[in-house]
Amino acid sequence: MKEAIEQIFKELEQLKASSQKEAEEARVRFLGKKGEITALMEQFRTIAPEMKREYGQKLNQLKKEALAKIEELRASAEASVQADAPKEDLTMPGDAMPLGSRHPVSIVRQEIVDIFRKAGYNVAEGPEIEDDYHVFEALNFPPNHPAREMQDTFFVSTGHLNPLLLRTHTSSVQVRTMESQELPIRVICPGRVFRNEAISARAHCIFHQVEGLYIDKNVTFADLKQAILVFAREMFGPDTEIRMRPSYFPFTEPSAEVDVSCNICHGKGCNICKGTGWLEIMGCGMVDPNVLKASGIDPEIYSGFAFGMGVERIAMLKWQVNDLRHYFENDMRFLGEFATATEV
Ligand code: 2NM
Repeated sequence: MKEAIEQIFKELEQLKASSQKEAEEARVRFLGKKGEITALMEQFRTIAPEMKREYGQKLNQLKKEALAKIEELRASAEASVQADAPKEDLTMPGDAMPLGSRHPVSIVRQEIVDIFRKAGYNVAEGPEIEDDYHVFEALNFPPNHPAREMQDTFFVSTGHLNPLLLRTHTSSVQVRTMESQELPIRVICPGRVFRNEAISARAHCIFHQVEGLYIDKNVTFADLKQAILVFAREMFGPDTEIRMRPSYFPFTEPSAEVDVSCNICHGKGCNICKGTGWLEIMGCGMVDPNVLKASGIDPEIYSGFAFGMGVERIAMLKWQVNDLRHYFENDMRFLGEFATATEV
């Protein structure tokens, strides 16, 4: 028995386990129901009483040591399992943050403004709630002009001489510029405008305009035509041609409607230009002498041109969008189509 005890002491000393499973196997081998130490404990009951004291101590010590050793092996196997566990993969891409993009109307508005800023125009802004004077009176609209009716304009207050209303064009900003700034004037006025219209594929009660105004001595229609040709080529490409058709606006005389050559079919005729080869992009004209006079500018000394365009319309031509309502519905599938190429 003595030898058996010594033998187990030696084996315990050299015992190794490379996994928890091996540590458990060692426990079963020495301390399990049929284990080697368990067997010695049972044998101990049968030995001569005078030897019990000596062997009792030895066996207790052996059992203690075996328990300690096996626990040590189990703990170190557990630690090495944790150390070998796959770590978080730091090369994995992070969670994508859904990024917004600029609204197509905002992109095109900025593009238009940038083209004119390069040509020396300043940007001017003004109130969306305006008075009758700055929207109609100062712009040579006669008192009974249809635009002044409830069906066409949203009124904020009525019943007095100069009612408040939502501006129907940004020309009111240009009136304020003419009233307050030194000559010559070169301004570009981007902004939101409001018209009491039924919503359709081509019309909306809220839309965006960019209007321009240039006043100096000796400004002619030829200057207007050149300014618009340069704009059209910057906006729609260097091969773009323009044509002007006579038109009428209360604030300009003479007035014209501007078309650009269709950049889809290059004049051959397609369904975008309805077979004409031309697309309407803006209205323009020489500022009416009455408009200059109303803002304190002498039409005998100064002359000027003005133009105005709808931003949604330009954006529809640029991206071949066939329904204006897309711009107001905030459908993410539509808004996500407009790449960042033109963004600042
Ligand atoms: C247009 C067409 C033609 C215009 C005129 C003026 C002002 F204030 F100078 F009289 N601003 N904008 C104008 C002229 C606007 O939009 C279709």
